[in-house]
Amino acid sequence: MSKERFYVSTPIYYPSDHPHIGHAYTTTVADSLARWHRFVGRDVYFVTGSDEHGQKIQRAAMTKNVTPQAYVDEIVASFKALWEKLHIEYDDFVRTTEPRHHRAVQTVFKRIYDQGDIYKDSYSGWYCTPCETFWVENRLIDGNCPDCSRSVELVEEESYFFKLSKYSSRLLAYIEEHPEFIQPESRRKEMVNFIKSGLEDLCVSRTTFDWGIPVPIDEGHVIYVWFDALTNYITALGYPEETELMEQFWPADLHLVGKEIMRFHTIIWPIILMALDLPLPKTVFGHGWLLFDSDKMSKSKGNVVDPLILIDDFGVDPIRYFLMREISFGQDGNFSRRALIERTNADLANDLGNLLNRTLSMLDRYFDGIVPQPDKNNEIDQAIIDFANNLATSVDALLKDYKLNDALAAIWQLVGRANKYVDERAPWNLAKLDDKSELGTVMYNLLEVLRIVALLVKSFLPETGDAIWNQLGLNDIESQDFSQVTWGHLNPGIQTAKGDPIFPRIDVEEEMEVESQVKTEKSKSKVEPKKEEKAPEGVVIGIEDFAKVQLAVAEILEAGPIEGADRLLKLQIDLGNEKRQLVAGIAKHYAPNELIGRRIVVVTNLKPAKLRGELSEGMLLAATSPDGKLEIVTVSNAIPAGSRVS
Ligand code: ME8
Repeated sequence: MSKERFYVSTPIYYPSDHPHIGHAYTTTVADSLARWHRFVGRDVYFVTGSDEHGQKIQRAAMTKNVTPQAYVDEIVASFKALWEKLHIEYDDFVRTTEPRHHRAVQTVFKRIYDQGDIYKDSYSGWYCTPCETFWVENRLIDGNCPDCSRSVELVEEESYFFKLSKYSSRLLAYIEEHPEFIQPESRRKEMVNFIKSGLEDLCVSRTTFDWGIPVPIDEGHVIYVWFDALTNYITALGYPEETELMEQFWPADLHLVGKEIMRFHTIIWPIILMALDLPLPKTVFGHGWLLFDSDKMSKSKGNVVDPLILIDDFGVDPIRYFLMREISFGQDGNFSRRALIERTNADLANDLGNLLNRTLSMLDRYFDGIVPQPDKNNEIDQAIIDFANNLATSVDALLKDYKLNDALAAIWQLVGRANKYVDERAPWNLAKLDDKSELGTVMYNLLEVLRIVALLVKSFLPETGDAIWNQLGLNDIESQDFSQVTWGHLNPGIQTAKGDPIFPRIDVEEEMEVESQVKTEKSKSKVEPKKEEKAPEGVVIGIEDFAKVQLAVAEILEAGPIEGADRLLKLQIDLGNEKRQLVAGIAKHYAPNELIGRRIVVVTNLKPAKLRGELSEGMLLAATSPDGKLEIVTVSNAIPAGSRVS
């Protein structure tokens, strides 16, 4: 029997702007699935990339006065840098400006044209440049793009058209016969309704700008950017050559995309493939949107979350875990720092981190850190052994059905059971017995659970898998195969190496206090009222309200850390005629010595507060982006300390 294989793709992202948490979400899920299937022993191909042509990119480059190529080169580098930081292990990264992709797209276009499914006509209709989408008048909502609600432009130009309408009933029949093709179910219904409402032939070339792949038979036209972009999924396999990759991996198993681009992937792309006589991908899965504090992320609202800042603040695995566990796969989900911290503390620090820590501490105490020989198992022991022994197969079945949250929940069920097992089997009582064999059995079982957990989590949380493995004193987790996820592979006699907690608890209140302390720029008034008194958005205040707040320039004389509070700094400041102490949540953004001598703006008549036992007599002003990037407000040295700010 030939080896099972798994071809997974993400959308190729527009390098019109730097990547954000939404891009990280899709790519992390795809990476975890790819890692899992590789671990199970399947041949995997994982493709991502960048969608570099089109009017949107050309315009973005023009506003920066650079060539489109120079523009995308810089942003593509930032996508690749993020993927490296997030430990994304792709097999190929397709850039649509690469010659191999030009060749593939032009071949696809020419083949379809030669067989009569592309024809020349003239187009008159609407175009949404941010979505790069053509719209007929009756699909617009209030005259705007039905997808993004932004304004559309009238386009009238000579164009080539692709006969989507000809394939409409064949596509419907295919969808009917292949329920797994469009997932989740709700999206399938949406797509079926869309097709049934009537497919227009699709405009597949443009003449009013030139940043694209030329139409092979008519150089005055460039190929429509979605026709170009969708082809990347076969470019990656070497199309139009009859390559081994094409033979082995086409049709793709999974195109993972956000719900807003399902139409392109479940209507246009399958019809291109039908026209080429190529098989259709097995599944297109349209996941939901990540919202920020329940609101759609957008640049204009200034609430786009930068994953690099999150990684710096919390590390890679908490973010990967949060995205895959907290967000119901397929539905919209909410991102907030509070939810991220709470999830990290509960599942990673308390459940998993603590299990590792307490197990290895007991092992150090009772067996000098050496894995003991197990003896007879009782019923309680056997129950956890059976659960752990069957878990990998269950996780695999769940992941094959794209039940990502359930797969992680199942692994954490084992972690939860193991914590309960510690309490039930109370090793501290067994340690009092002369015969240490029962204690040895219990400790062995706990260590074996941890070994299995390390192997199970490493596809989702690569750093955590490694960290557990290393503390267990084991070597080379990468060489482990799926057969090792069954019970009993841990060898007695190994010297473990207990280390620091793998997930130190984050103080959520400190974190939130810090956030509310420094949020000044976002409110239109210069002062952030206390949370409970926050002025409603859009409500104006009188000058007499503002006059209640005394602001003054202060010079920072000293700055230093506060023990046990890694986000806070203690500042000694000079206010001209007095010296005071401030506590500010800026430790992640400034080293103490960068602050000395700076002239900052301080609210001087704020009620003093104690933070981590330190008196804070005032509050400095700073600007924060929604994802927590922070800059303190400063004035030049020409303004003496003590000057009033108004
Ligand atoms: O659409 N929540 O590229 P794009 C979840 N170039 N996922 C999100 C998200 C959010 N808030 N924001 C973005 C394009 N994504 C085309 C694709 S494919 C042949 C061409 C993710 O840069 C999600 O996967 O606008 C979404 O579909 C994709 O980024 C859109 O990326």
